[in-house]
Amino acid sequence: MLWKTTRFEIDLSTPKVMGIVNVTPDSFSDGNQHANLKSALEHCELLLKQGAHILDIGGESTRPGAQQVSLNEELQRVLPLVKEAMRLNVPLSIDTYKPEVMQAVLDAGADIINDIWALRQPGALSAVAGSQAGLCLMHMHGEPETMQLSPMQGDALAQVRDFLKQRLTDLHSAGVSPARVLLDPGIGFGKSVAQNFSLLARQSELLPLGPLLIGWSRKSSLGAVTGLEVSQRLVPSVVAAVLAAERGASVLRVHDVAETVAALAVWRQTQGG
Ligand code: 7PJ
Repeated sequence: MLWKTTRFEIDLSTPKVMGIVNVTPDSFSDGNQHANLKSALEHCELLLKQGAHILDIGGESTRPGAQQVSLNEELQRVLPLVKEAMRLNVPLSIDTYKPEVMQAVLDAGADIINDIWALRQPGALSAVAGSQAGLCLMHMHGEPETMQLSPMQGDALAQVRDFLKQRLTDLHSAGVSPARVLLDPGIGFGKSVAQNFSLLARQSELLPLGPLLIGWSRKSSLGAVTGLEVSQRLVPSVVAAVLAAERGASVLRVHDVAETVAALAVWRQTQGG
């Protein structure tokens, strides 16, 4: 199975690791734009050295309760890095839901649009439909500012499956080939701890829809069952990534690339033998 993106056809026959590159003030910023760009690029290079197959660049924190950033601010954070990182010659994914950001990074040649809103913001679907970019469509219940205040009720898996199925139909109507699309149940986005873990336990039920991208890295559900702070969630994150791979995930979105790559190397020895 190949994932068709702008410059690359990504082989999904073994799980791929997507390294997270956050370009937010609390990550690289020291007020100096040049220094920020340089350290963000160095972080990209480090993740690649550690074995990342894809980089996911994001300029707005979408953690529960986080504030939105303006379009201009997001563009200033993301676009210079995307332009520089193009020459690293690896698939570049941009984590954004704003159609103007999508258009700007696609003009710069970006390979993948990763949208927590699954292209539901006005103008987003038309911004990507005519491109060749790979797409990740994520399920989210509610909105980032408020989603943990009223988590979804009932069978999370059935609702996630129905939502993703409907988005695939919508994208098909817009002329987007399914070969460009990965689907994501959206761990942590408006779901209870129990719902997140049931999405992991029953993850394989989503596989008939298409290849999956899964992000458990450092998420609060891992803290809820371990009592560990976000800075201490390396082991739970790596375990969750391996469990997601075991249940058929194609792409794992992680902060801790070296450790995830090592864990997957062990897991892979149990596959196809
Ligand atoms: C996800 C994401 C995820 C996809 C974030 C965080 C919050 N994109 N962007 N899937 N999470 N596709 O990393 O904790 O789970 S931002």
